[in-house]
Amino acid sequence: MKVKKYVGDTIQDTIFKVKADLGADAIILNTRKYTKGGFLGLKIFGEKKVEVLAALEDEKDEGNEKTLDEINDLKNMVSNLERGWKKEEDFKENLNQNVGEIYDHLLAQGVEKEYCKNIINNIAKNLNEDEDFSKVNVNDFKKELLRIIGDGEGIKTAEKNKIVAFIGPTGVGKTTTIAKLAAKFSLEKDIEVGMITADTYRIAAVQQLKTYSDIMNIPLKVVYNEEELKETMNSDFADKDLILLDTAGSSWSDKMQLGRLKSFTNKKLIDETHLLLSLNTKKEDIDKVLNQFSNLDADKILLTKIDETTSYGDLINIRKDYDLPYSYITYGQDVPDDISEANKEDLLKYLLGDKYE
Ligand SMILES: Nc1nc2c(ncn2[C@@H]2O[C@H](COP(=O)(O)OP(=O)(O)OP(=O)(O)O)[C@@H](O)[C@H]2O)c(=O)[nH]1
Ligand SMILES: [Mg+2]
Repeated sequence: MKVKKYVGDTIQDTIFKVKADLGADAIILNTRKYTKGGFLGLKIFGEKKVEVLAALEDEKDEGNEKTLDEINDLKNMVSNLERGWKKEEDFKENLNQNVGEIYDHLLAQGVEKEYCKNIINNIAKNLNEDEDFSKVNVNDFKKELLRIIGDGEGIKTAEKNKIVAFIGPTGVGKTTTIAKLAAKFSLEKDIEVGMITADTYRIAAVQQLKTYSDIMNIPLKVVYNEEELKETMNSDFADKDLILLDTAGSSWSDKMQLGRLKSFTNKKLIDETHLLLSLNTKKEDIDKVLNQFSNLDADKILLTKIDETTSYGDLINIRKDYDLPYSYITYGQDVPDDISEANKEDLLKYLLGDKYE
């Protein structure tokens, strides 16, 4: 801090000098009137003067200022966090106890917190005019979860020559699932089934389905393009009730491969397209898959590898943006046993575990 003394005849004069010298930021520390000189020791004959002690703070140290800003930012962050925690505590404290336990369980299962809160708030909105979420009970909550999971929709085989395509990321279980379904329909439901593979990029892929075809005695055709697919449908497989179409696995980032797939999901030709998702995939990756495959217009979502995860929250998270019905769930490598038609009660059991009943 710079401190300086100024002397003048009047206060105004002196302060004017101070401002002229130190600028508008100058601080007046003290003013004093005194008499200079005098006659015979009598001050009354002296010259009246004013002394002003003024100061100016040093230029702010930029480093210090930055640190101060950072400290303030941190303080704000901490208080925002505290507010968030408080809000969270208030939300949970006000829930019916059993609902609170399910809420915690769902978060542990990976259901997104805001989505979970919205679900409870929406139930409250529909239940009572005052929208009081503390009045939501366990049954309301479970009923809403069931509604969100939605009715399962397996393949209906009423129409003749129905063709169903299976698409999804590499290794998600498309070929194995087709083998399981082919066996189920032909053995258990006595339906004429044919299998077609459009996965011609790897010899092993065709061989994999050919092995199942031979064991199960269900015919398999290989097609390279949409034209061949049409031809097979109208000739070799014209008398089949159900045709299951296997496709090459596509990485969600492989735009070219996804482009090729488009012709095998063409609604003019294909009756139903099932997008396979594995629940042992990270939520961010599931989102990417759903995003990238969204222009292929899938009709149903088929959940695979349920046996390889213990977190079922994505059953609900998926619903935030996609309300396509779940068709089947698969839970192991065994053909044909490890597959069932999706059923909302079963899915809720997976999701709620011991909180189900
Ligand atoms: N644990 C478990 N493994 C499965 C399930 N379904 C398939 N698999 C296994 O996952 C692996 C890949 O299965 P595929 O059927 O070849 O998968 P795909 O989607 O056809 O793979 P690509 O054609 O390479 O894209 C195989 O080892 C299957 O046995 C399932 O529900 N649970
Ligand atoms: Mg395959």
